[in-house]
Amino acid sequence: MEQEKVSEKQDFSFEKFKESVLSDFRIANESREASLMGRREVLTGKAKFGIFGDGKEVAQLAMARAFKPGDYRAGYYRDQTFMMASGLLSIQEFFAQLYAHPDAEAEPSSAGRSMNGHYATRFLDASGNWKDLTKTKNSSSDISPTAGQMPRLLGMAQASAFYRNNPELKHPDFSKFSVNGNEVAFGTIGDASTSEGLFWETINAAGVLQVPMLISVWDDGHGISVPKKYQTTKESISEILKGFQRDETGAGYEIFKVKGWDYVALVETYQRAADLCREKHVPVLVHVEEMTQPQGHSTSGSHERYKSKERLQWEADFDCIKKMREWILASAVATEEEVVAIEEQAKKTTRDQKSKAWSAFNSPIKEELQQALQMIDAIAAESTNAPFVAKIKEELVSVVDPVRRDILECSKRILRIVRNEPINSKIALINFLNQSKISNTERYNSYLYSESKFAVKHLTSTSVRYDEDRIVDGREVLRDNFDALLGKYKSLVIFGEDAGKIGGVNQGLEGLQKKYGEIRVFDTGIREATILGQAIGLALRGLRPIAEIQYLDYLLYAVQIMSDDLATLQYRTKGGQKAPVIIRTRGHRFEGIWHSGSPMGMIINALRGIHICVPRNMTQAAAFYNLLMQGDEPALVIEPLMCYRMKEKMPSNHGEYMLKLGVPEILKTGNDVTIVTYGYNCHLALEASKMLSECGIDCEIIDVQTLLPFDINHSIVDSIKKTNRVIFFDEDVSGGATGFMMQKVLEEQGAYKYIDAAPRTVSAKDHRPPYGSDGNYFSKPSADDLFDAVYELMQESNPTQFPRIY
Ligand SMILES: Cc1ncc(C[n+]2csc(CCOP(=O)(O)OP(=O)(O)O)c2C)c(N)n1
Repeated sequence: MEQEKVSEKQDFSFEKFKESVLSDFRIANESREASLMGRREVLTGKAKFGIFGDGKEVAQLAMARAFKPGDYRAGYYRDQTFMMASGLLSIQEFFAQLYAHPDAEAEPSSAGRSMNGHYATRFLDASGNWKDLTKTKNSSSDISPTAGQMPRLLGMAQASAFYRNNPELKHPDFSKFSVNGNEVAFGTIGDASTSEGLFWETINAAGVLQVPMLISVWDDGHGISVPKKYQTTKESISEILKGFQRDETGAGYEIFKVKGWDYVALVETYQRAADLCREKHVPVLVHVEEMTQPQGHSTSGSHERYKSKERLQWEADFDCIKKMREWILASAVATEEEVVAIEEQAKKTTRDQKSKAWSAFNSPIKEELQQALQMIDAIAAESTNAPFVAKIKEELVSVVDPVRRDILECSKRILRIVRNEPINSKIALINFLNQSKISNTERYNSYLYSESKFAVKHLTSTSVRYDEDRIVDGREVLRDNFDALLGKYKSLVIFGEDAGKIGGVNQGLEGLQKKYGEIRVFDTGIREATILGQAIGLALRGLRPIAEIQYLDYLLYAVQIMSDDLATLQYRTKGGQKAPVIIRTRGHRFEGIWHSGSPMGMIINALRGIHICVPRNMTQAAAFYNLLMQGDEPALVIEPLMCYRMKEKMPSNHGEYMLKLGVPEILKTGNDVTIVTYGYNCHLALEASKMLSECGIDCEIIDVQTLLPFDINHSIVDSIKKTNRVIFFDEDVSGGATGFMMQKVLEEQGAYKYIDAAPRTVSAKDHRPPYGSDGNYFSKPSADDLFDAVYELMQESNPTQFPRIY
């Protein structure tokens, strides 16, 4: 690395220096023009919303100079100049995103799915295989929640530490992800967003872990309208972070402070910061002060409402591009004429690229419009409702810059009008609508889950084998299975609170740190959101994390990042990125308000895009882990707290046996009532069914095994065809996961047709369970509650045979 620097220096003739400075100046101007023109596109209705990077250009040019192939970015919506300067975003792509161009070729960041300013590069090829990420500069995919980029930044930085320090990863299998851990994870965040807890959690964790994370704070003094006075103690993030500064007494951060309009200082600062971070794996914070926001926060509203005249004047005087221009002239890097030529050319280039982006976005829509209009004309020629058809056509023709929605809405209106007319001409328009449904499903609804050959849906069950009749505690099954997985997958790391030294609070990892080392099985701080972020960042860089959240009740701390980042990742990049994170937690009934949670409705609704496995024992849990390790998708596995000490037969083929997701298991066959349940409640259902059979009631018990996906083969309806009665049973609140299961079975599977009695749900009380056995009994549904519900159903149909009991 030293040698590289020397040779760069040797090449640094004035001409070369001038060329590179003026190249930066050109990019700054193009980026600024893109911001100005972008705003106009929104105000004239071509785009819906705009948020731009004006005022932040010069610092981003400096940061881009330090950003090397193999490096990663986790940033936010202000970073267009950085992306352009790094060669990761063309001006045309910038506008394609503004227009929501739904094609990944034209808009590689998100295929029109994210609003403008949300950047990403494509880590995967079209088949879902990893590209060689050491050869490219890489950006993880931005999300809108402020500071939401921080947790994954931590993981991406930690991956470098693993690749450098774990000899087992220095293997051709991992050569696409790292060159000796030399990669820096660059983060960016606005000054106001440093108020978020995620910022502080990440900063602390990266300091503890000493990972190559270089975080820049773009400080323009405001978060929309709210000034620093209300955001940051002492109004300075670098000032209050001083305690993190590394010194002779301990490891910590290197903290830099630099002005956002000072090109020379910025270039020097980023060079030093990145060198230190890359070579020594020291986390670095660069506080870039005195940035501006020439057009205000976004296209929603103007900053004149909240900035004083003096502030606005200062922002005009200290505009970073203006200051860069002054420096170029003052230090005779270029003449006024040269600078003006660059500025003029930047305007022209940006305008041309913008037009190209618009035409690429708009041409296929125009073609569809022409097709539709011809079909509409044909209908008008045949229809007795011709004047009405013509009127709708006129409306469609008069729409300025129509989108597909306009074409489809008008087509549907016309087809409704001619619904009773047996005219041939309408067939073409119906076919057009149906074809459009297919292509728009691909455009807008694909990739919630993986569509690669590694997708979980392609994996099937393989049998568990028992070579001996050994009965053990459930947690031993898990432990031996994790042992096998750690042996099988060198990329697997398992971590969480108490997961390392003591092997987990329930001993599912007992002895594994000792066997595989702290680099594979390790403890973390108490920081659920960044445990998740760590996992996302590691998975984005080719590692296979199993992140442990100690109890299901504390998943709430991580749900935001799971929901906003992990669950949307494949979708918001249209298959351009993946993070196959496995989250391991334990939950459902145990003791008290915060150790008995089963908020499954919240989970399945917040986490579409993540598979949700709800095993009833540890063999089943292990089978899910084994399967998930072979797939390329994120999943949450909730181990039932009550089952760690429950006895299970010890399997022999650890790490091998698998359970296909979305395939329910019939635990007991029966003819009278179908009970649909999962997790620990399966055991209660079996207990209740014994009591029920003593009363002559024969239950069929179905363990759905996974909530997402849910019964992919629609098998539950077959049971209901036989029993004609169904009860959905779990320990979530009323209308939670039971409501979800009911919708799936009655509506999606059409089971309502086979039901003779009102379908029922048996769930927990709407408050959380109080501590103690009685608290549990009176809050969580028990075998008694299930017995009563089933018995009532039977009583309704035959009161003589099933008289009232209590
Ligand atoms: C969690 C969350 N809260 C609120 C918002 C709405 N919001 C978007 S940007 C923003 C201000 C951010 O200011 P700052 O971090 O200083 O960045 P800047 O826009 O100034 O670059 C707010 C409040 C959001 N996107 N996410």
